[in-house]
Amino acid sequence: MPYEPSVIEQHWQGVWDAAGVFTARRDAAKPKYYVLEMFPYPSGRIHMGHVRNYTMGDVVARYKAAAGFSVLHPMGWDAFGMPAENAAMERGGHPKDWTYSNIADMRGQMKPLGLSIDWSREFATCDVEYYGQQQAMFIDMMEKGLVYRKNAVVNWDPVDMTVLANEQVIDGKGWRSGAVVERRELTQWFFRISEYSGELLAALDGLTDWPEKVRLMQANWIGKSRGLQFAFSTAGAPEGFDRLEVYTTRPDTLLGASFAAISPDHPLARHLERHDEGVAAFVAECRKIGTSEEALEKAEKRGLDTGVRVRHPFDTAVELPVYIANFVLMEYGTGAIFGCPAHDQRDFDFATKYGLAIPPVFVGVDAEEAPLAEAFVPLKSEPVRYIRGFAGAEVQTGAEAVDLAIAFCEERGVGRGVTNYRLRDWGVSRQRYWGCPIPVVHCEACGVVPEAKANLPVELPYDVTFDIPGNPLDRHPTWRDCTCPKCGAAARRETDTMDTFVDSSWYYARFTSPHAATPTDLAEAEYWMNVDQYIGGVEHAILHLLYSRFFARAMQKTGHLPAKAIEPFNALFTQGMVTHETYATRGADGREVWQMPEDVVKTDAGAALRDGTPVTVGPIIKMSKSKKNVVDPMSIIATYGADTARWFVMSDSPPERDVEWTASGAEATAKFLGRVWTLSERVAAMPDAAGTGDDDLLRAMHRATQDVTRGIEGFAFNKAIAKLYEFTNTLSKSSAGKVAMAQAMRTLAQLMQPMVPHLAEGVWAMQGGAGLVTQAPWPVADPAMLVQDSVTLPIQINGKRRAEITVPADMPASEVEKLVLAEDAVVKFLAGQPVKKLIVVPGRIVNVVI
Ligand code: ANZ
Ligand code: ZN
Repeated sequence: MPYEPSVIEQHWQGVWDAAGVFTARRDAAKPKYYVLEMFPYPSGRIHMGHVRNYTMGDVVARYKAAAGFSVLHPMGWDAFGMPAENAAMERGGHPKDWTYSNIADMRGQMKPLGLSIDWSREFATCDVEYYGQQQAMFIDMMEKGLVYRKNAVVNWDPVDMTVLANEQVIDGKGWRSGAVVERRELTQWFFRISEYSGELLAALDGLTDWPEKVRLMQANWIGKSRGLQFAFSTAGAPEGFDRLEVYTTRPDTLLGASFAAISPDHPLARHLERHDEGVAAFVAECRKIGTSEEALEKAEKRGLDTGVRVRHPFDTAVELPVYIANFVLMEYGTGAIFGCPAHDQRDFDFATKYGLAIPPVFVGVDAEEAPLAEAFVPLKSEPVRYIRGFAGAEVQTGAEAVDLAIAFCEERGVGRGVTNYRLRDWGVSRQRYWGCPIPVVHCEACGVVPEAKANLPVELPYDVTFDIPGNPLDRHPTWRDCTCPKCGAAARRETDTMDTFVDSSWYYARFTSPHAATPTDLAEAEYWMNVDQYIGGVEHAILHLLYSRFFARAMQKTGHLPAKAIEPFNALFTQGMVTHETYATRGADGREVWQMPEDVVKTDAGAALRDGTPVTVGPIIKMSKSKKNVVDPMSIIATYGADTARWFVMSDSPPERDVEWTASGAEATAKFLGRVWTLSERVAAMPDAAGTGDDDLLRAMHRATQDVTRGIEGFAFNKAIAKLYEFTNTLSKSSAGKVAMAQAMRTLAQLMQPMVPHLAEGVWAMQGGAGLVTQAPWPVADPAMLVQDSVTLPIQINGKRRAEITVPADMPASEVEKLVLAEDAVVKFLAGQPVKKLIVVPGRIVNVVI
């Protein structure tokens, strides 16, 4: 029977399903292993990136199960979010229907991959069963002071009259209307993640099984800095503003200050705005920049002199102007700064624009003071010569000077050293329909009241319309009406829904008890947590992982996770992408027209479409719809089978690197798997007769067992696969007898099982393996069989050959010495005389002198 993947794959998937092989079971007798791949957004179609990601997790899950662990390997859907609403707005239909039909499609595409997933634990974050529990946690978090409301700026589209997410703002304009986006203040819900800044940073040190680069990205995002906070006294300021608090990380540059600046949202600016039309106009202009840091970074730096002055803390005769500046953020430090143009490029540009002085504080060690063409910003670790320094030596590093400046200022009562974090509290309010409703109620008498737990879940209404922009919950006729859980009066529901990052911040915990009537079942969480191996894209290295780490802490505080889960992901692996060549033809206007790989044929001259139109072969880049360089996993499965797709994405590159998909590579993989099948058939048909070289074959088998095991354990799947090619070659060339051949073939099936489970089951069955290879214990390499080759060394005693000894070729000389002295013939000859000298010449001879 030829290798027919479509037949055997369906067959074995049916067998696994019927036997419930992948159902995760709490088993006190076994160690547990929880492997999780970042769950997908249900866009509707799986792509090669998914295949690679989920195959990697599957290799680990199948290997660990075989190695004796009780494995949890679940799958779900990150199902709330904008695309569903966009689809509804653009094509009609309902976000819920769109989402669930996509989930059904994607599940249907994923199942043929033969992943060892416990589908009984599947859920989508838009299941009311899931988000109802999220609402319960939200209320618990409110109780513990982890949630609060405050005014915050949002991106406002003045044409569509709607709030926009940062990703809906493109070059400062609304994605649909094209209108310039403005900043607006709204009362919003926040999670107090900043309370954990220090802890989230410090705990990174313990995450030794995370990629260094991810830990670094998290550390930078948390952004710890040490600086000085102090107050200027003001002159000419309105009442109540006689001090202006500023935060600086460079207090050593205080004598180079030439201005102070406040944020347009600073209370002083707010005050002036009300009394001064010029200020009001300027502040209004500033608000027209979106809320993202990126938008602020790009905007031209502008300021307005308020007329207020501040006195220099070291010399009150010196007065500095106070500007309102568009680059000062209210959310960082104190929302006010002093500017030192000589050593900060932004301040330099600002001073140049407004004709302010640029006095340098330090120069290069061997340089003299001279006018600057740009800010002089050496590394803090570099020594410089201070000409306007005030603390410490003349020549010192910036870091030393900063420390000394803080001490100097503290001694004189000018401010105090403070630690600041860049990490802001997490704004979770979204003015969107397709998200988890925030479970609170607005009551005229009681104010903002959490919904009673008994009234949960607050379910999204289905009857909503998307024909006009904005949040349909706001204009729903009845959903908003409710009764206050505290006083029973008529009240209004909150219409904000939660950021979808909330949904993905605790799904890993829910998988441990996906149908519990509480967010988690603590006994289950205690057994299954933590995730032993988390696998996903590096694009989630910052926010998703940081939010999840915060949530694990919040869930502990609210009693939904045990203490052991404070860091939920023991090990993290970030996989590379699947890439492909790009193909383009020339359009009538001379522009590139991207072509799908399936429409391109390679010719001797290069490449062409089927009708002969020449095609230019472009760079190998990440598969993406926009460049059309995508290969549909479903068509690969239809042509070659899932095992080919699985094997190929694991084979050519280390998993952390990109892998290039090529048609020829896929074909070669399919051929190889076919060869394994044919070989297995040949072995099964062998007569029960002895052969030659049984021992060599079994040695190769044990070596392959050791190498493949090491490859999988070390996430070097490509190396494991290279060893499997090698072992298959050895097998096909072997002239060993039936028994040894069948044994080696069964081991090959076991070792291939994590990567190509269907083929492996087929081979296992053909070779008379007991039960399913998927459930067979992982083979163990026998150390005795790993010994490479042996050598026979003559033993000379006082120059005459008296005996010989056979030892492994790679045995260290010290070990050989011991064996020589224990050798019967040697012991007899020595007859108790002491040995003066013993020299082992490795691989050659042993000399004994008595
Ligand atoms: C004076 C100074 C001199 C500064 C100099 C820098 C260089 P990091 O290191 O990222 O924490 N700053 C403080 N609060 C700000 C705000 N709300 N909006 C915009 N900028 C603000 O940044 C700290 C530095 O950023 C502070 O140190 C302050 O400028 C500025 F040669 O103070 B510095
Ligand atoms: Zn009330």
